[in-house]
Amino acid sequence: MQTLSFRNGDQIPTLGLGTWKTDNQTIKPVIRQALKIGYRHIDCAAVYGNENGIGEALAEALTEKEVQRDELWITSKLWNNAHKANDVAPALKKSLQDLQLDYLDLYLIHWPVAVKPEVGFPQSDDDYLSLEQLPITETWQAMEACVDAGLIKHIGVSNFSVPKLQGLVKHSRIKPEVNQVELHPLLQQPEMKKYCDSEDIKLIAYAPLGSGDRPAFFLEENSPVPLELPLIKEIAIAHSATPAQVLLAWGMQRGTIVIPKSIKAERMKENLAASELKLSTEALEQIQSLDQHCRLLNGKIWKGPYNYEYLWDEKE
Ligand code: NDP
Ligand code: 1BO
Repeated sequence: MQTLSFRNGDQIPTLGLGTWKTDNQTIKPVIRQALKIGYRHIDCAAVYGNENGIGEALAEALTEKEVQRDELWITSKLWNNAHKANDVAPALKKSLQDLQLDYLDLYLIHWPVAVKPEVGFPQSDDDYLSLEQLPITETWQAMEACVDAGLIKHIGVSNFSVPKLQGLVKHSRIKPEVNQVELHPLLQQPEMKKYCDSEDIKLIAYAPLGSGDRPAFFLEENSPVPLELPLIKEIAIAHSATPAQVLLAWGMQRGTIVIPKSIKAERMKENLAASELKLSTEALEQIQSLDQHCRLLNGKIWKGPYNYEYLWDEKE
């Protein structure tokens, strides 16, 4: 299993399993299967509503000594309604309880979007708190305190733009070590990659296969499909690989971490085997030309102060 090193020497597997859009009942056997296949990195989040099922699978695998805790990399994410300083540790402890773990390897602020504590998914503009009302630094200091308490090994963010990351880096005691963002050949984010490399912040690529099963509220008409791109198919044939493996190998070869989601054993195996694939320099150059800065999960689900420009710090 390929890994990348954190500043303290901890190793994160460069390929993990995504768990979004899979309910509690379905996810439990999927996680057991994934561990048997060889996955050691699982990407979770409170809002996915399935940490309970993941926890049951992890507990069984650990009890049966199929894996040791220190061989696993478990990430979870703080939901948007728990950004207030006093809400961070309770939200983390709920994830730990559901996952049946004493600590997380990585905890991320899921979105730079704050909603009122009583709100799950916002329905109206009134449900939001702006980042001026509830600054990210308040949330971050509470995350830092959870590291001090030994509940989390590493902390980071997700869906942060470069300016938002820069602001956090400037005002943090523990620097963010990860930004988890959408990355695939249609959205390569070279400036983000350059900035994160310069600050030793790891990039975790979500939707590395294009999130074909994303919910309707994220779907826009005529969105391109990374797995269907003719060039990706050609490169797959030339390398005796599948299109999914090409997308994942590209992500790993550029130094990012990929977390494809599948609930099917054969696809999980196929995806994990992408770690063995080495794309030619020519193929990497060809893939570079596919960038369209096309966000498939463009964050337009958020309203109130969180319009596209405020969220991503860029024009649409
Ligand atoms: P992915 O890009 O991983 O795509 C998942 C889709 O691809 C599913 O429909 C899956 O189907 C299919 N698939 C998986 N393997 C293959 C294959 N080898 N060939 C063809 N199709 C395949 O999308 P996700 O949105 O799930 O992103 C991955 C993970 O990233 C999430 O699960 C989540 O953990 C995280 N994430 C984080 C976000 C954030 O805001 N921080 C946002 C979005 C995702 P099937 O399951 O049927 O195999
Ligand atoms: C609201 C979508 C979250 C996916 O990680």
